[in-house]
Amino acid sequence: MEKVCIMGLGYIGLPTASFLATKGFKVHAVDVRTDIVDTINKGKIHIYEPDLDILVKSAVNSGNLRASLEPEDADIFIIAVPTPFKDNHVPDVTYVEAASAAISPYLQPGSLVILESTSPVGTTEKVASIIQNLRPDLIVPRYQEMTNGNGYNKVFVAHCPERVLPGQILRELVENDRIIGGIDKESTIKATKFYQQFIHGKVYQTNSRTAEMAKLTENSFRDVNIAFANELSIICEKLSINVWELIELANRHPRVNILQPGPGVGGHCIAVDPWFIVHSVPEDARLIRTAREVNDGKPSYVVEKIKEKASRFKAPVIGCLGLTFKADIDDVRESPSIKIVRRLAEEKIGSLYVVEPHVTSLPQDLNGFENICLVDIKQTLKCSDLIVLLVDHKVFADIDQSILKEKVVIDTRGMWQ
Ligand code: SAJ
Repeated sequence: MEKVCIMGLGYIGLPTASFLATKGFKVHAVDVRTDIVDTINKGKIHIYEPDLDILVKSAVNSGNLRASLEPEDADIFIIAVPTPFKDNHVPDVTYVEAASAAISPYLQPGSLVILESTSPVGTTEKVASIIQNLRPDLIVPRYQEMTNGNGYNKVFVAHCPERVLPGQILRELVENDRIIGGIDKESTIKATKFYQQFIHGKVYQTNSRTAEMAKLTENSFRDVNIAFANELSIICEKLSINVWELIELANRHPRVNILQPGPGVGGHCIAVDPWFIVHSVPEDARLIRTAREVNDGKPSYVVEKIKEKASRFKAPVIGCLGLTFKADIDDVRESPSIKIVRRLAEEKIGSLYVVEPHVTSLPQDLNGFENICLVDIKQTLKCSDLIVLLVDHKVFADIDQSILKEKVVIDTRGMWQ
């Protein structure tokens, strides 16, 4: 069985590493954080994803998964590191660059390097050129270069964007179709053979630029459609129409499928990736940019609504339900709920009782405010004048509606409509 070295043990790297290990691959998993490496080597996890704890435990117990701070020799190298953006929404691919440099000494003729991180168009070419510069003894193909056969000394480079949905990662890792774009044709073929060993979905072959753009397109499509729903929610409020009912009715049309409005778009994917397209072609990506602006503007809109309702009370106690970026996960990255709670705290809008069943302490962005405390649902329902539902966690569906009748309620997710 082949040996795989995975760079980055986050929401993509860790499930992939542990899954491959349970399928019999020898997996060497690398992260820059000692605490993460130690946790995984004990068979434990540092992030929550349904059933991931069981998978990691069995992968480590099988002896096929080992975590480390440094890469080592392997047949296949998978890069699954974050690709955030810097100020002004400029893509930051420094983690990809660092991972490419880190694996370079361990590459051998025939090695396959796969970039799974969602990346701006051209990043796979960057990976290839970093490797080529550091390893002039190896032949690294250029974009769409035609070579004769598997030349001796050649390494292969491909992009295979991850497409799994947080909360469903373990199922989607196996079932989803994959797009594989090699830097050249031979790289595409080699990467395809690797994925076909363990996924049940279909593999679609293309070049690296199209694969990069396909992933950005998928997330931008969703962002644009959520922006449509969010814009509708604002319009409906002005026209005194229940947006949830409106969407349900409009969706009865056979060719209409409107998504759900909310307090804004969070997570490390949909709130980030469309900017990579905007950055590449700023003049032309007009709709994609506007959708980002609409979704990014939604938390401020919710804050204004809360402020208006809170102004009815002398010293309002505001119960804020949910901090994660979406329901039933523990991930708070780019969470619109956190932006909303932080703004209320900064502007000193009452006492903020925050309920988040998936975290044990307040996220960093909410530390240091005297008017925020993390409390349980019971206390919040008892003490709050105003209840703001920010995340539609399943547990919040069970709240006794008769209690809510006595409160001022802002339901940003349509859970209690
Ligand atoms: N949201 C809404 N209304 C909706 C759907 C979502 O407001 O109708 C919000 C959510 O509350 C959340 C954000 O959008 O704040 C994003 O959530 P999501 O469930 O739409 O997507 P992610 O970010 O968890 O995962 C996405 C997925 N992409 C697509 O569905 C096209 C996933 O398949 C990708 O693998 C993932 O991004 C990624 O890693 O890129």
